[in-house]
Order: sequence, then structure tokens, then C-alpha cells
Amino acid sequence: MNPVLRFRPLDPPYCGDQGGWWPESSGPARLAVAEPVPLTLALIDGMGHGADAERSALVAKSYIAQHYHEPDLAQIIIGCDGVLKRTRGATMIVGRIDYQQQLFAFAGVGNCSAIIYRSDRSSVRLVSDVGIVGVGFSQLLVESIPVQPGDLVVLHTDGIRERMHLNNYGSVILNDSSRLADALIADWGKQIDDVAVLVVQI
Ligand SMILES: [Mn+2]
Repeated sequence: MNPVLRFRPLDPPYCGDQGGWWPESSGPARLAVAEPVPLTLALIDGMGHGADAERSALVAKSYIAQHYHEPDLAQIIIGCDGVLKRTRGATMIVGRIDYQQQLFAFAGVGNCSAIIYRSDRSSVRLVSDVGIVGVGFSQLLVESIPVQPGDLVVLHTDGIRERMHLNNYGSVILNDSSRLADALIADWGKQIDDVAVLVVQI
């Protein structure tokens, strides 16, 4: 299914949370191919909020857009660390869905989170490493977990409350990524920070 990315900026028009997926071609064109290519996802939270936070997040997003082919997700974040040195820095998650291997690989630094929510309603929360990209981090682990068609990958910034869970949503919303992303922001978004959610159903 196509990824859905939703934002709720604290200081419009600026949004310190940014994200995307690559390759950007999506929908029937991407899914019609016999073996869909891996999809690289990113969610970035520029430190603070407002124009400077947005600038940091966009610098990272642009780096990822140019380097999403890199096989090692840790190298993508290390590359972002280099280009973010002159900015406030950012926290981020970079993930990759490998449809052929049925794996989700994940690397994160700081307070962005990822949850895999399965069709049997079990969930796995993936933990980011400590630090700020552009300022410093001590370790960077790439974790890889099995996924199946129907599973949801949900990435969110710390504008979403940490205790967020999907157990109370019915199957209609869980199978409609746009409605789910809107509901997560409405139900779990903080009023004191930018909020961003990226939802992909595998
Ligand atoms: Mn934030």
C-alpha cells in the first residue's frame, strides 16, 4: 500500500518535522511490478520548532533523498550527521521495507519511534539509539525484524505521546492508512510540539 505522511505543525507554515519515502513513485506503478523494490522511509524531527527546526529537517531529508539507495541504513544517518553539523541537529528514523525478504530494517537516533502493528494485534516498538544527529551519538544499531503483508509500520516523532497504541482502533481504520494517521494525530498528538506520523501497510 502507499505510505501516508501527516503533519501538524506547531508554528505554521514552518514544520520542524519532515519525512518521506523513496523511491517516490508509488501506487499501482510500484506495486504492479512482480517484485516490488525496497521502500526506504524516513521521519525527521529538527531540534526545537519553527523555521530553524524546519531548516535542519529539510537538510536531512534532502540528504536522504539523494542517498536512499545506500544498503546500510546506519551510513545514511552518519551522512546526515555530516550535513547537519552547521544546523541545530535533528533526531530521525530511517527504515526500509524489503518486500522480497519480508523484513523491516530500522535505525534511529533520538526520540522518534517506530511501531510494527500486526494483523493479530500484537505490536513491536523499535527503540532508537540515544543522541542527536549533527551533534553526536554513541552507537548506531540497525535492527531488522520480519514483517508480513497486512502489517502496519508506523513511524512517529515525539510530538505523539509515548504511550500511543493502536489497540482501540477498529479494522476499518487500521486498513485505511490515511484515516489512521489522522486519528493518531488527533488522539495522541501533543499541543506543544510539531507532530508527524508516517503509516505504511505492507
Ligand atoms: Mn519533536
